[in-house]
Amino acid sequence: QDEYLDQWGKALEQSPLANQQTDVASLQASIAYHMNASLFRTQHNLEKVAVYQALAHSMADKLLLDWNRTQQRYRKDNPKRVYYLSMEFLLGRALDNAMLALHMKTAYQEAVQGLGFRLEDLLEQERDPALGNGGLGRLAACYMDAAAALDLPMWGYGLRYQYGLFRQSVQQGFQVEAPDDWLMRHHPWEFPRDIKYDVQFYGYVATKMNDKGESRLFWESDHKIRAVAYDVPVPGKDGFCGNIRLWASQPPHHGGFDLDAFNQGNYDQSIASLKDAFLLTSVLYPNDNHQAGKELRLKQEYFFVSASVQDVVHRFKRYRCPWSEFPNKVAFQLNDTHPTLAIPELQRILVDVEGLAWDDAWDIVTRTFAFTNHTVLPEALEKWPIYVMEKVLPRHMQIIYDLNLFFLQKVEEKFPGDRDLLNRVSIIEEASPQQVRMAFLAVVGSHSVNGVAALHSELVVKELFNDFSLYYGKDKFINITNGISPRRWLYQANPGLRDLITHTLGSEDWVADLPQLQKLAPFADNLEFQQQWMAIKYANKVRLTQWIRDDCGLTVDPRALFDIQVKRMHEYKRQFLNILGVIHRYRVLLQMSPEARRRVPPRVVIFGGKAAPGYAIAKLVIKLINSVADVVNNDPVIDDHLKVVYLPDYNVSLAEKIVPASDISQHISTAGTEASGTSNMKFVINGGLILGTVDGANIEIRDEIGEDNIFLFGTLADQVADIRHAQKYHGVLLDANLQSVLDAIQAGVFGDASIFNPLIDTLTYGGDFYLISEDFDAYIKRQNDVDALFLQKAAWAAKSIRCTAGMGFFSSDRSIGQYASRIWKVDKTALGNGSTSTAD
Ligand code: GP0
Repeated sequence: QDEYLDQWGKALEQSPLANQQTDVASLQASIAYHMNASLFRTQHNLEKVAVYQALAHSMADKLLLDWNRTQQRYRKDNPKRVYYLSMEFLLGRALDNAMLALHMKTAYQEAVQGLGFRLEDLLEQERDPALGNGGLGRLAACYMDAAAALDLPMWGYGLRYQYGLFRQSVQQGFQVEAPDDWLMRHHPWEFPRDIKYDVQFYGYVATKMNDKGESRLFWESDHKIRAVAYDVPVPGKDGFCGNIRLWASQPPHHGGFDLDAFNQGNYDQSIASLKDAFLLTSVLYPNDNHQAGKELRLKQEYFFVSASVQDVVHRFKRYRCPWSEFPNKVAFQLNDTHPTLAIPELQRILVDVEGLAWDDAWDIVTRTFAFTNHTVLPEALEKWPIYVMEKVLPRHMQIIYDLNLFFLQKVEEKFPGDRDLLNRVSIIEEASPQQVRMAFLAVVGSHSVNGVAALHSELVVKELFNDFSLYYGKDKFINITNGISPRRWLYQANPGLRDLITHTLGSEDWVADLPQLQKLAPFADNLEFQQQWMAIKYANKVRLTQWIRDDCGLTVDPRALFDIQVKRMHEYKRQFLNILGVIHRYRVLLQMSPEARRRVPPRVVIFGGKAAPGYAIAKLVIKLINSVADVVNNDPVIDDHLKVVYLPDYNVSLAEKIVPASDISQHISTAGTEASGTSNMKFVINGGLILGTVDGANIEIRDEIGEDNIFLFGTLADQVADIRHAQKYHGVLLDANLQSVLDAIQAGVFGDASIFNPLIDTLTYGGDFYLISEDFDAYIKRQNDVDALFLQKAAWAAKSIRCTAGMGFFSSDRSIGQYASRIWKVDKTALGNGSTSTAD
């Protein structure tokens, strides 16, 4: 076939795909082509959504070529590759991102304008792929983006859920969930592949002879489901394009159709295995920082890692390297414990299938895996009952027992006679029922374990894995502080600010070298610059105002202080504290004279975020916010002094509109509970100040931008345990202001009080676990500081500029660079840079 390669190359160059002309006429030609050929529609039947799709196809063409070149080059050069295993990728929309990455937005803008459409309207037609819950999934997306921008040979592996995170609406103040049918319309950003692996479940383990006459354990089962690959291109720079491979479940052979059953009239039976297969990857579990422990979820996890590991092993074998080379060619990063079964899965393949000795296999496994922990909250730590694991994955359960035994023997060697220690570090928890502690399995099977912010990594070592750090030594446990993509979260989301920064710094180099933002600092006190800076903020607030009008039917004044808290609804994130503070503010405003009231800057308090459908208390907080909004927004005495907004269906594309429009955003978790937070970084890089606790990455943000440019308050992480202890024995003495707020709720000021009882009980009978009362006074005072500063326009603007200037550290490029050098031991492939021709 080789003799025809040239001919193929030439043919491709002549094809419409290779037409890289970016003049308006060529782009219009490609849009019109796709309208007719890909969508099978004509110009006589134009809806925005169809034009969006034709446009997306046209853009995807350009990406495809980059994708093919990049992946071909890897196949040829065979560098060490990184595989980022994540059950969630919260990618957000693709079109705008792709156009900007390939510098084609202006050209396309003109092209669609000439065809009678506004690009902004078309961009709004794209559905968000919401294959993630929150921070963890969005981090994975920012990391894929960074790897692509850095030319790093990293692939993401994940699941292609038929239904993403549920869509949220608010009815009578309550959250209502609807399925997120994101594939309803054709999605032009994924490419189905003819790549399939069978994944089995249940069954039994038998002893068999292998070819060499050795007896091996063998796992057999009739219950198989097929994984098929869908590739999602990740636009990089300079012709480089990364990849996320998502697995969808399909019936195994013959499409799962049982013809015999059909012929006998057993119609349900005839499609039974089809239903099974469909269900497996049908829906993303909607829990954030919480494990629900359903068997189907365990099957999703195994399906995901089995297909991914098979794919990677297959790719490795293509080069006929010895197995000992595996860790030099492959790095697996576990995005939390969800993919931890990849560890026993690789061990199983190496020992049972490939015939390696146990210890050799284990050496390979542990040099290949690394593990990122994202939380210390006990309710989020995955544990699977042994009886479930034994049933679904009998061979893996045996392997885990053996791994645990050998591990505990070594611990015993190092610390003889410490039975308590053995109990504490055992991968098997001796409870009833006995459970597999997935985080421990991940630690034992990995060569490196990292937390996601400095404080969090400290707590990981001191609390979660203390015994392990004593056994392994400190080097295994490191910190890599999270980062965000400056491309999506500043360059794309805030064009006004992007242009001002580029103009001021003289080029766009800052995007790829974020610490250059520091060069903005000298302009912080420049009045003219401040005016330009704040004019952009104002324009972004106006844009959000329109969104609030369309979405909530509420008119708010863009000159007011925009105070924003958008994130998953969770008790530890304390949206409850925020809304209680709002009620306090409302009451204070009511008691003021009209003159005094006018001296307080008007505020718009904006909330957004989904609650897990089973999380009753979090859902009640949503109800309380909406009830308070009803009263406050319609109180004539309050007028525009205070408005409360709950934006439904918070997601990535909404975040892109909200983040650039904040004056203040709140990151007020109980100290020690928020591993990192990443939206805090997004707000600050866009010149938004933050009001926050001394928690997660807030601490490092403070260190980078300076104490004067951030409003911190509240209990410190190392005080929390003592306070909880005291509360347990002496009860909670509620803050006086807080007590009056609760009294107002219970007096029915915000409607039927009884529904809020379970919520209020979390403060009183519940022992105020999240320290809302403890922090209430400091919170109110800090809010008053915010008011005071907002009245000093120049001082505020100066801080806003210093915020952006100090954020260079928080680029996901920096994070990925650290993962690459400290954990994966891969360098940016020098191969990438511009040399995109692999026709040779
Ligand atoms: C952590 F354990 N996170 C979990 C989880 O189940 N889901 C999730 O989103 C988050 C943390 O809460 C975080 O602090 C962190 O920044 C993020 O993972 C990425 O590391 C919220 O932003």
